[in-house]
Amino acid sequence: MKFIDEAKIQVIAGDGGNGIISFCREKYRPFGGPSGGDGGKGGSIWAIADRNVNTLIEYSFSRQKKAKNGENGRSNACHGKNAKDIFLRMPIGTLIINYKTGKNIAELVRDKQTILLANGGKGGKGNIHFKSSINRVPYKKSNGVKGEHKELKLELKILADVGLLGRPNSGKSTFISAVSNARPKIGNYPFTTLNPNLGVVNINYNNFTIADIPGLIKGSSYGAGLGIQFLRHLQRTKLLLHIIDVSLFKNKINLIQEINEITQELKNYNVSLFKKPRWIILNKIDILSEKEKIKYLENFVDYFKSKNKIFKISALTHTGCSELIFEIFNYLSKLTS
Ligand SMILES: Nc1nc2c(ncn2[C@@H]2O[C@H](COP(=O)(O)OP(=O)(O)OP(=O)(O)O)[C@@H](O)[C@H]2O)c(=O)[nH]1
Ligand SMILES: [Mg+2]
Repeated sequence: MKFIDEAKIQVIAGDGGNGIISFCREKYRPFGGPSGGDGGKGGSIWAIADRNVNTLIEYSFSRQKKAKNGENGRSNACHGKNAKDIFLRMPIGTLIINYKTGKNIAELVRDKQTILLANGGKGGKGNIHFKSSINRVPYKKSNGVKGEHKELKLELKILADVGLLGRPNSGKSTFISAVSNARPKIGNYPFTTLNPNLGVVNINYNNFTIADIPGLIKGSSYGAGLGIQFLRHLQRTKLLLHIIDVSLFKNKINLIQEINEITQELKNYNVSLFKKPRWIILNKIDILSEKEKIKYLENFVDYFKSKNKIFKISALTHTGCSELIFEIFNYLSKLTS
């Protein structure tokens, strides 16, 4: 299914039904009095967070959501029927914004959380309410109130504790599938991942979530490759893992420069993302011989270790993965305690 993380929608709540004017006309009850009932309430529109929904695709096809109007009142003092409310299912992590003012209305952060988007109009009053000692035959009623009408922007930012970033083909998806329940597509070519994936890691009867996003390259912030729009899904993470393919050392690629280039793309996108704690994960160490590890990795590790934590892993053979997961778990636990 296509992944959509932005949508613009219109929500139109139902109008309240009108109250009516009617009089009791029963045999043996002369002057039976007014009997016009009240109108029913118009349907409201709600957002409800649903952990089984992963994208906003539903809202890119059908952009207008309209609830029914309440029924008008009836004679014999009968209340008109209230219209049904509509519940729009949205992924956890959806930000709901007023399109015109740009102000945030709400953020869906937990399953089944509900937010009122547009309130249905109240029903009007029937003439039964306008009877008084001086007016026993009221020809008066009130109309239902109009339902609310809003234009909204929906923005999905995946909620994850940890975000993966790195060049295409560095092994991000292999890593998330090694340590979590996510099973994304893995391929020996760049840009295998086209949409973000979310994985849950279970550890010590607890869990945390990891987001895998499409690869970054130099110039992504100017639209190269798949661009940087996916970086929004890392904005709410607490820790970033920058995955590096160490086999590139063999091709004499300057990985320090590579890392700095990718980091620059983060900075171009958003300074707060750039300032997030970022650990360096040297992946594919199974490809290097012991000699090569010493030759290529030692200086490299010295260069970065003052600023970032560094780990050596193989996502393919799982070497070093459980140690890394344990460190992440400890790190996240300290943040919350
Ligand atoms: N030898 C070895 N190969 C690996 C390792 N991790 C990943 N690979 C291989 O590297 C290739 C790319 O892996 P992916 O996990 O798809 O890389 P990615 O970073 O998700 O790539 P994009 O989605 O294109 O950004 C695949 O052929 C993997 O099998 C590793 O630890 N060792
Ligand atoms: Mg991938």
